[in-house]
Amino acid sequence: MKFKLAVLLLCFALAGLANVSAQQADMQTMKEEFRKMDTDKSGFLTSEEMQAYEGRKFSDLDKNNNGILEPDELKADKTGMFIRADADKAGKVTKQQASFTFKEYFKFMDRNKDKKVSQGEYMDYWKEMLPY
Ligand SMILES: [Ca+2]
Ligand SMILES: [Ca+2]
Repeated sequence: MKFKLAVLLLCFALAGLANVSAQQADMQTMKEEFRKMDTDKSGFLTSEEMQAYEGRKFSDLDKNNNGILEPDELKADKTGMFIRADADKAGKVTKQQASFTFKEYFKFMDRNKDKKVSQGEYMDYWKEMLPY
């Protein structure tokens, strides 16, 4: 598990953590996002809830509605969750990349593999991902 996490951290580092600095969120912001994702207020996120959130947020950010988040659109994402999807460092994120990345978030956050992400699991993930 520790190894998998290390690999993930490395992937994200390679995916352009250097570009992310401007978008680094704080824990308070991430906590607020958890509440937005947890649409049935169960205290847990399902994979479906995370995908739905990704869909809503992507549409919000995609101001010119071309299905791609461009640099100026990515800057509007306070969470930094979308810029991390820019695996090929193209400076933009496609719908497909965003969807894939949110599925990965879910897999890595759900440490006890009960197909739900608790607020604790979610916050632990960001404690390790964010530099403070
Ligand atoms: Ca766009
Ligand atoms: Ca879980």
